[in-house]
Amino acid sequence: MTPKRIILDCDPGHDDAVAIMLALGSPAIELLGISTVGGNQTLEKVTRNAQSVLVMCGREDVPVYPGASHPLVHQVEVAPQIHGESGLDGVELPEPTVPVRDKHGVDFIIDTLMSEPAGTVTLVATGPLTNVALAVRKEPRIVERAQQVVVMGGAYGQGNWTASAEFNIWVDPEAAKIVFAQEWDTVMVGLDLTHQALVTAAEEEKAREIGSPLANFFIGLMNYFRKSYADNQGFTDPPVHDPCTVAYLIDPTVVETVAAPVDVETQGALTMGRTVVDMRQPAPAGCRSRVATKLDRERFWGLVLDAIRTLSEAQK
Ligand code: PIR
Ligand code: CA
Repeated sequence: MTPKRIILDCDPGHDDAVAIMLALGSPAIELLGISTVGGNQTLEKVTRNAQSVLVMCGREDVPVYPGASHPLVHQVEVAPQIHGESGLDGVELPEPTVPVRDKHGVDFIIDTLMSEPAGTVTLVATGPLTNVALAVRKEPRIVERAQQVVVMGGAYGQGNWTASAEFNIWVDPEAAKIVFAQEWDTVMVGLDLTHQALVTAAEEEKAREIGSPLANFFIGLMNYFRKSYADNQGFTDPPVHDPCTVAYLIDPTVVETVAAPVDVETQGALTMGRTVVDMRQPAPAGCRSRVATKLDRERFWGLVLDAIRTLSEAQK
């Protein structure tokens, strides 16, 4: 099996950090590089966090490209009440010794998609879609070259940042609208799916058995995330959104999807940033967007813990 080659565009973020671990620890994925985007925290902070997570994973070779600091149209909005002041509170972050590359994240996305064979690179986005939208606008030919675009964002049910909107789409709705309007294959991994990816005491216990610095890092992140979600969202166990995208690419049978058109509300006073998903079936002929509906949580957590185990072994 040849691994799926991906670019991860992200805003780490506790769950983005787990997405990085899953991508690096799974033999089914080749992570070509990370681009960062302002979202959970400022661009500066989330870029630093990406670097520190790579250090923890023992993968200082993975290139990091800082992207957009601000949404296309809206004001910046960060989520310290969920992710803390650093964006990755609850753990001690190692020195970010991974070099940050001297190329903008948007150009990294474009150059990679244009130089690699068409249809061989998948774009995974787990933050606001600013970089992806800018890349589309700067080089529209990337649309036909990407294998697919897997997005953590949105919901066909209720939102988490407002009653209507999920955070990543809320932060940059115009960017999201651009991304879902392109003629490429998209998979929306929204809250409907990610709210099934709850991390419980059982997963933390399995991580504790691994006993490595990376496993302890994961536990520290999850403990902080648990408290944030208890205090702010009324959850007992927090949903670990972002790695669901990577799990889908590792094994599409872990995440059930249905074809459905997706558009983004950019006008509504109450519904700004809502993903409007037409779930009426059958989907129109030629519909190229799919929406995630159901997670096999046991297998999902199996993949994440296997990845942490693999990365931990490699560092012994
Ligand atoms: C934002 C996030 C997570 C929880 C809240 N309440 C707000 C971040 C995560 O990193 C994920 O990508 C997405 N945005 C979930 O809304
Ligand atoms: Ca994220």
